[in-house]
Amino acid sequence: MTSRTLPAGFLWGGAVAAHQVEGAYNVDGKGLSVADVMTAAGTHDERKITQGVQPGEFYPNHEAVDFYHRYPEDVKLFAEMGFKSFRTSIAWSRIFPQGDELEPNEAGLAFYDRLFDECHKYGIEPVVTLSHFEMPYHLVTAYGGFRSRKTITFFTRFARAVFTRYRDKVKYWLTFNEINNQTNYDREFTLFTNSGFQVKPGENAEAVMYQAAHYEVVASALAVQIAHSINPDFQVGAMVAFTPVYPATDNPRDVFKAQRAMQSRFWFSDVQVEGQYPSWLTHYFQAKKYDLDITPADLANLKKGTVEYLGFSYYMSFATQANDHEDDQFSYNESQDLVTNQFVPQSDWGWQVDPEGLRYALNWMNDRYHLPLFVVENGIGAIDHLTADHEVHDQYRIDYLREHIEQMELAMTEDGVEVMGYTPWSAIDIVSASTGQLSKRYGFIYVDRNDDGSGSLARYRKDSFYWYQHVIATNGAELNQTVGEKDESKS
Ligand code: P53
Repeated sequence: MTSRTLPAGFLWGGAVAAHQVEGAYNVDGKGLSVADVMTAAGTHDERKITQGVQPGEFYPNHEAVDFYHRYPEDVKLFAEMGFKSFRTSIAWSRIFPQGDELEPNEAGLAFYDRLFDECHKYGIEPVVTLSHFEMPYHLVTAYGGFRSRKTITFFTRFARAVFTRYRDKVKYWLTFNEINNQTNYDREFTLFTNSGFQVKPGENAEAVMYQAAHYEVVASALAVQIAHSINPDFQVGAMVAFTPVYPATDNPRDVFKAQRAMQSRFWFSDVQVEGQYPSWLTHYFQAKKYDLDITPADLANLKKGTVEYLGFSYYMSFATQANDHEDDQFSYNESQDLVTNQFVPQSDWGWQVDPEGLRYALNWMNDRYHLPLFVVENGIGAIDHLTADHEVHDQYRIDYLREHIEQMELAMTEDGVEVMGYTPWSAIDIVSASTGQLSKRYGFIYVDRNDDGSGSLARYRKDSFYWYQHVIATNGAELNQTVGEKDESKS
């Protein structure tokens, strides 16, 4: 595996999100965000969402891994790995602590100046998500998050403030992280983190999700337009969780069910890329009698605010099967309609590990969208063991990443797909989004912090750190360099 040549300038790097690393949740004027009212859960249960911050509860994002104070040390380690890019988000509630102020918080803006300057010191290009599961909590309590059309205005005001401030420091932007996670509208976590609301008793969760997501795609399209009025060189992308949904069998009903699942998961990027709703979905709204607030002005704005590239996360694949009683309308309910794929193994958290699915994903999006693609997340959550010598022999992580990079390189060199870069999840250990655990580790850099918040916060390079350093140094040509004591494979 030495012959594949990737383009010069390929954006190798790593990714995190503000709320999962920064901590300092109430420092320098930061307001509470949705991430600040979620407790920690165990491996197989959901995080609790509390009414504000409650005494006696533990909120792991409040301190996270203290990147807010330790970023110079961490960015230096990223540079040592050879990062060309670093994906993070701007915590919305640092800039607009309540969300509905008219003027931004200077101390919050100043923090990201320092962070982006630190990146540029090492030639690292920031890739910045505007909204990564961290809406100001006041927008939740006062407006119901994206239930309200007003939140479009709050979001675009935030976007304008940061586009203006970082006009010459950030070139690559993403609007909403994994905007399509809320396809699984039965999960409290997805609606709360994507859209800032919870479903009320008696409400049709699917209908409310579609309304909120409509406001988000409009907000995204407006942000694209604002971005280009501020700096025509900005590259603004959409971001979806690319979890492909395969048919469980070759039964045509299963195949159609899988197609409907893919339509349901990817109408978000269809709208963000094409600038219009797919026809199946407008028919679906009518059939379901979903009377949504979608105005002619919205539709015009969607057309004017299409994205220039598509970022996506890739962790796993799904499979689905038609129900015997499925009506003609074929709907997809992600909390009920998935089945286990017997051909792929699962991680300790039950995620179906499928490297070839990444090549499929890249080809699928290339065929559908005809835009440059950016792998902005890919990785495996695993229990790591820190040795007495402060080493972590994470061969399972190296194996996961190597197999996925191989498939990405095949898509690029054999299939002709244009990929801008690869920023695996995660650059450094983070607080897991879905479980709040520190022990579901993703990083190249180990952080001494435990699920209960104990630990020194010291940083240690894992074996995968040295392995990835060599991958970047060879521009992806050498993926088999082994490191350290190695081969304590857990996978
Ligand atoms: P955690 C679901 C499916 C795919 C990706 O996830 C997901 C989720 C939400 O849990 O989230 C993304 O930490 C997300 C990151 C997150 C990462 O994947 O739940 O963009 O914020 O940490 C991994 O194991």
